[in-house]
Amino acid sequence: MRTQTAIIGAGPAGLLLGQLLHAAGIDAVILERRSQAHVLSRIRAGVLEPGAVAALRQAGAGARLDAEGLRHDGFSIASDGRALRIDLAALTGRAVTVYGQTEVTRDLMAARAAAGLPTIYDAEDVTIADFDSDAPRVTWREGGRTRDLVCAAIAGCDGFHGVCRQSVPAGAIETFERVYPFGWLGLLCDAPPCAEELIYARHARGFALCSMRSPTRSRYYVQVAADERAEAWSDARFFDELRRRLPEAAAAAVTVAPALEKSIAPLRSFVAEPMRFGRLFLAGDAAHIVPPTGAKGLNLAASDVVYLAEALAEHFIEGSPAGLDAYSARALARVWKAERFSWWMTALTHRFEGDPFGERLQQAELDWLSGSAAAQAALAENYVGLPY
Ligand code: FAS
Ligand code: PHB
Repeated sequence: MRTQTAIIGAGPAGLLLGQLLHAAGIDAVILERRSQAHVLSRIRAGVLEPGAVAALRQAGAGARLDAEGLRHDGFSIASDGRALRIDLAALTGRAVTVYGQTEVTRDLMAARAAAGLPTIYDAEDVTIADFDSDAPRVTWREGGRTRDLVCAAIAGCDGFHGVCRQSVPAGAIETFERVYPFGWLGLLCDAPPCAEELIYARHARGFALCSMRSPTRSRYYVQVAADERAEAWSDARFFDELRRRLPEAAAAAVTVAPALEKSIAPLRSFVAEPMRFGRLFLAGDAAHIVPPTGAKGLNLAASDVVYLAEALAEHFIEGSPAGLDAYSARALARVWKAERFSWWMTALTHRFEGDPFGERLQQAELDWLSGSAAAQAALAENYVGLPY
């Protein structure tokens, strides 16, 4: 097989890149190691920046998002029983859209299928080679046969545990990491959300987040120890702990319903530099991870692939290497600002054992936020997403 771009991974980064390249007239093949059903079964992000919404519309996957996505003009940070509303619309003139990553993925898959574009699911033992040449190759096993794909570029959109970053020679890559001593236990249920907007709650017992997927489907999280297991948490225990961490009015408004999904996500900050190795380009979680507190993971995947699609179009259509040469620095400039914000939101709202000095800093930061329009504007500017 031959194609212009081989995309490894059919998560949001790979699927969005595939559609943006198609819109630019560039052909690509996506190779995904799991089944389509498995990719859709993963419950992850829930908040889209305006930039990501624009990219999805450009990719031809914006119709359902526009019809069903929930525009949110603000969110609240709760602490010590009080809630501080951050008025995104008033402070930035912009808003975020609440629309689950599962639906984003479903829409992108549908757009790709409608265009008759090739996605190979259940691709086993994907390997990449010769990406330091102008004819990189991808091989994989499919139905017991070894297949191969010759291309001009490989987009590593295969997530944190993917093969692409691991294939880069150790001396050519530098990583930066901060692992947090806790995780998020998430629960999805068919019940109306406890509030109109998201609530990020700081509490002595630990962080909690009240989010949603629709007016009838809620998504909740509680901070748990890094070694915690989801099986140890009954629905009753989860809702009891959630309520204990929320302000009284929100706690009273929580509707208990059976968990449709319950899982724990570890929290880490991670960046690999650079994001380009010859004809291999990393995008999304393959290159960086943020703690989900700032709702940046999916949104960074979107900005990465917007940059990469533009650069590949310059290469294939205009014959200019400038975009590809600039890709890594351009993407990392936005990645590191989102890493900083996600770390800051996590440090502000989570319980860190045995850190009384840190607790006083959290309190001082919240006191400053509650009294300063400038501080709230800085937070809002980052939350809606810094310019592409
Ligand atoms: P993804 O990991 O989504 O997709 C990578 C794809 O590559 C997967 O389908 C994988 O199967 C495939 N793949 C891996 N190895 C391969 C190989 N060798 N060959 C072929 N395919 C391969 N972000 C938020 O903003 N808010 C959240 O609440 C949030 N919660 C999260 C919870 C969890 C458990 C995780 C892991 C992440 C969460 N994130 C959240 C971040 C998440 O949304 C990511 O940012 C987003 O999925 C990034 O998309 P991709 O870069 O496409 O990576
Ligand atoms: C979610 O709805 O899953 C969600 C929302 C905001 C976050 C993290 C997760 O910061």
